[in-house]
Amino acid sequence: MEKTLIILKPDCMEKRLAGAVLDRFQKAGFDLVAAKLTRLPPALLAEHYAHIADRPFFPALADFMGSRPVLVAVLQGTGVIAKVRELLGPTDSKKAPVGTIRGDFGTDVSVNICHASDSPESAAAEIARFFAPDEVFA
Ligand code: IDP
Ligand code: MG
Repeated sequence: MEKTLIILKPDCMEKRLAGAVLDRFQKAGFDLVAAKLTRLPPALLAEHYAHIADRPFFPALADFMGSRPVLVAVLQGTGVIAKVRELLGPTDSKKAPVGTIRGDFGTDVSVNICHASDSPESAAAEIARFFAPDEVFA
């Protein structure tokens, strides 16, 4: 069964929207199979965001992502990787349509409520980055 990794970002936690965002994923038919509240250290953020580590906005993004505890979770279900990305909407919350999670709750291109894996390869790497095998109740 397909799995994906999500991170409810600091803005989501600060706005007390964790329940509302998880509700959208669960109502779409996906199961929560792992979850933890954790504050992401700089080294882990550098690894997680290695694909954008050389971009000028990276230091501000790393500060934001490490600014308070976040909820890291694994969702499971048929087609979950693509469907969760669709439910999130595009990266830039200002361009995200009403009805998407980022469109309804996000602020801008950086402060955008939730991370989700973008491919089977990144999902596998990201789940292994944040969870031990016995923490995932697949
Ligand atoms: P994604 O989260 O939609 O997959 P990525 O391109 O993987 O988007 O970027 C990871 C995160 O980096 C975004 O969710 C956002 O928080 C931040 N980010 C991406 N592009 C920009 C930008 O142009 N300015 C500021 N922050 C950005
Ligand atoms: Mg991404």
